[in-house]
Amino acid sequence: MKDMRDFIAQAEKEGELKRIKAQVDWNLELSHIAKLNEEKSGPALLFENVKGYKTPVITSVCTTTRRLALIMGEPRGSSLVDLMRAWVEKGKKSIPPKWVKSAPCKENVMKGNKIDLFKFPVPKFYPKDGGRFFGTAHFVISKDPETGWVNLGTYRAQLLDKNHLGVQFIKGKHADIMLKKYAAMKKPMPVAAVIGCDPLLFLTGAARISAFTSEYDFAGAVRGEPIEVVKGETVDLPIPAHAEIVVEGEVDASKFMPEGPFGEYTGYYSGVGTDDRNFIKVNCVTYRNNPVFWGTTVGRAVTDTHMTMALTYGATLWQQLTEMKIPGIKAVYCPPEGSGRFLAIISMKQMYPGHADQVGTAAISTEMGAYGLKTVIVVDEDIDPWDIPRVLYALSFRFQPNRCQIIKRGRSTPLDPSLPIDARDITGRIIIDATIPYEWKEKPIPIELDPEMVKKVQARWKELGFKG
Ligand SMILES: Cc1cc2nc3c(=O)[nH]c(=O)nc-3n(C[C@H](O)[C@H](O)[C@H](O)COP(=O)(O)O)c2cc1C
Ligand SMILES: [Mn+2]
Repeated sequence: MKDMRDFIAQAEKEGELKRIKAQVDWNLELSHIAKLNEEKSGPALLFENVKGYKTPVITSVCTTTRRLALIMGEPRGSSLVDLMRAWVEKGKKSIPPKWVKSAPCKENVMKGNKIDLFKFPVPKFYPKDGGRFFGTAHFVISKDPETGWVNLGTYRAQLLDKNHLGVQFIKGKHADIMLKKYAAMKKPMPVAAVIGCDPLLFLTGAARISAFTSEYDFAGAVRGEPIEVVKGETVDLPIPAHAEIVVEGEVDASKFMPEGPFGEYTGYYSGVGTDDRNFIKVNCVTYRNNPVFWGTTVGRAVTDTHMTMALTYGATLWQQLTEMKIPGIKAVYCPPEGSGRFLAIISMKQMYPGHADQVGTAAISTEMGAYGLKTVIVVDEDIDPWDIPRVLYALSFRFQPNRCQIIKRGRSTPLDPSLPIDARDITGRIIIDATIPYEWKEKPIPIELDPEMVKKVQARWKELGFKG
């Protein structure tokens, strides 16, 4: 799969895409149709008739495990955890992108006073949003001015006027780290925002791939072949050759404009009463003939963005734990209900005293975990972390409050609605050890039925008056 058009063709073939031919308004109507459809785990939607526009809008691309499997090229019956496992396995390799000279994303070029971002059918998602959001299922490309490391990161982008997009690089995110370096050099940071492309690239933009690693190399590894890139028109950055819409520009760290609020994946608005944000001053827009505009509804769980994050954040946590080479980790699950980021459940085979504590503290020390992860539940290997009834069993019969650990201070996210709006820099964390302690000489004796008696009883089942 090279681009959004390949996804559309394949999804349509597999009954995973619906074309909406009736006219819909970009102003709330489109997003509300998409959200209600996603709440029913419906198909990807291609809105072909957006009022006032010729350009179609696609939504709900990542809403179901089946479509995430389609994007990753995995068997369609895969579970979320199967996909996370494949992500970790394939991501052990690194395949850098391949440069090409000419590319479809350059079919049309807008520069200077010809630039008008209102030419695209940008949706307004929620009633209290600060405006229309150009970048949701998108990513921003930037380059480290010292090392040349190329980063892809999904940071929401609000349409401020015909050539400005507000951006929210949360502190410590890779684009923020890079922007601070440009600021020290008193230079603006060149960026490119990509709207519509191979959906895998968006997944990697949303994933918390470790610092100094390019998401392009990772996406290439998952695809098993290099991602084709072409040089930007006005920025020295690699751009996906088959992108639908590319917005090139620069971010000046010292300049701000009002941005937000935005209905976030926590189910609450963020950017309410907080500072102004940096913005992209747009210098060039390139797009394919008949481009497809891509958006995701974000908002309350569980829909498109939550499935995206459950896969990408969860897989990143698993990947980073794997890189720490801790033995015994069986599976990691970050439920979509927590957007794949606030709560993690890890199953493990204990091999020595303190092993479960090591796994819990390691999880909150990974780059992924050291951000907004608040609760880690560690369970024994006989419990699948996605099997929530079994996790509740462990929390009831193996967990002991005296063995849980509370960490008082750690990096937080300004999006966490459990903290006061003006005090979201620092969060607490809890590690819940729901395992049976390894060092116990005497362990609780599990009840097993007597196998001989089971056989005997089963042989008499009908005689006893049971049907099935
Ligand atoms: C739809 C969507 C919107 C997001 N919006 C933002 C945002 O506005 N700011 C931000 O810092 N992270 C946002 N994220 C999370 C980042 O994409 C994620 O943390 C990613 O790791 C950032 O890339 P980086 O690790 O290269 O910095 C969003 C994720 C998704 C899926
Ligand atoms: Mn990154």
